[in-house]
Amino acid sequence: MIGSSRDVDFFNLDELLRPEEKMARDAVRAFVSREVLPQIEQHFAHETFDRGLVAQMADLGIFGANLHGYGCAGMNNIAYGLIMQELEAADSGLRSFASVQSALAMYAIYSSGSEEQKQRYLPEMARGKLIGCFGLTEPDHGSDPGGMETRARRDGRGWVLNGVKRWITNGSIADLAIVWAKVEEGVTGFIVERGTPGFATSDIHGKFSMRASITSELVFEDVRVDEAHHLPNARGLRAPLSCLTQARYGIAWGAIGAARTCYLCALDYVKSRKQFSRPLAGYQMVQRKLVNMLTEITKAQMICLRLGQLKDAGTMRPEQVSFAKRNNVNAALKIARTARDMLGANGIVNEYPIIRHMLNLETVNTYEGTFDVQTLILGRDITGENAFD
Ligand code: TGC
Ligand code: FAD
Repeated sequence: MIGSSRDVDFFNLDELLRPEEKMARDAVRAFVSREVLPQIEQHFAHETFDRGLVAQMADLGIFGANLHGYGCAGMNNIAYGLIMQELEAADSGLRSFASVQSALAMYAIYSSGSEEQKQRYLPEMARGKLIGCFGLTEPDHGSDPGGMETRARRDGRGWVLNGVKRWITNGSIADLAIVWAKVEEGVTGFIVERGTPGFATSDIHGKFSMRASITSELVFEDVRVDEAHHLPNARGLRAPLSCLTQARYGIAWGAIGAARTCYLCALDYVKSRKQFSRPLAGYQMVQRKLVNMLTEITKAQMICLRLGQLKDAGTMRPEQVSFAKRNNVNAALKIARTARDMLGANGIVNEYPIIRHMLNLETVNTYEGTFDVQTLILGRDITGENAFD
């Protein structure tokens, strides 16, 4: 399958990887080639997510791969990033499934949960037996989660939740939702299990992007949860935002995979497609496009490799993750659009993966903090001036 088993490695970055990192990458690449690529266009066409992949991803140690203990694989962050890259080389929706499970739902419990909650949920989530989703965005609060209207009030020894979360990946297939709500003291988080009275989900249809991924609305009407379902260490907006840092890290790597697939597909195409007297690859304008694509992929790879080193060293800053997410996703989107153009009419059909990646990347550019929101995060960091309000 196009782009699945070939690398783009102009600067021999492979030499900088440890054997275990390459092993993790190669195992996921083989899985994707074997199990995902033959089916993905059908799932995209029919707006379905292939749940049969979950157990296989769990067997590969993908869920919570960079978390330690609780049945998680305890891989380093470069191995984790390479896994995200290989998943997204197939489809951004597949990487999204793994990101939400690992970096958002599992990480929320890992970082803000009690020991009992970690023991209860994380091993089952690592095994793919429990699926999680992460409800931060609301119909009227996307870039500005601090404005959320979902409320939790104390009721005896428990809590009552009311509110709506929208655009929630995995929402209707999740066994548990991490839900962020305002209480008197500020923002905090809850684990709401499927089937809890008053908790309902419905799917958002008609998407032209992320069609092989489930996106839902979550409604909470007087949902009662006990203290055992409250994340005790989630105090303030910092708690969900620290989960976003984990997910943005994986997205920065994932975007390289989508870009690589588009680039390799366009490269193959222009070598064989003849117009006028010779292959398209022989024309200067076509070559310039390819060189620009290769350059952006290579820069994105270098950013991620360094980011992974910083994360493993424990010195990575959220703003560095914003830099990587903003740059890499935007570069991938431009590469996908250019590749689409280079295939001419063939660029719009699902015989080739480019149009699917291009449409998916529109979402990736928006979720987890839009391109402009990342710009404002970086602008605030370098100037000390807050331009959000
Ligand atoms: P602000 O004052 O900036 O921050 C509040 C507190 O949080 C801390 N903080 C962070 N901590 C860790 N990681 C980060 N990335 C952090 N960003 C901020 C900050 O230090 C502060 O701590 P403290 O202790 O001083 O209180 O809050 P603000 O209201 O001004 O926030 C602005 C902004 C824009 C940075 C933030 O709200 C933002 O990032 N907005 C974008 C929203 C977003 O990305 N939503 C994503 C929803 S999840 C999703 O899309 C999943 S997609 C599926 C998939 O991943 O595949
Ligand atoms: P808005 O915030 O309304 O932004 C609209 C436009 O205004 C954007 O261009 C933005 O950059 C710009 N803008 C906003 N504020 C400013 C400003 N201050 N200055 C200049 N420009 C500004 N959320 C979850 O919580 N969990 C999930 O699992 C999840 N999965 C998703 C899956 C999909 C397929 C999609 C599409 C979204 C998902 N989201 C999820 C929601 C996602 O995080 C939000 O869509 C995103 O944060 C942007 O919010 P918004 O759509 O409300 O756009």
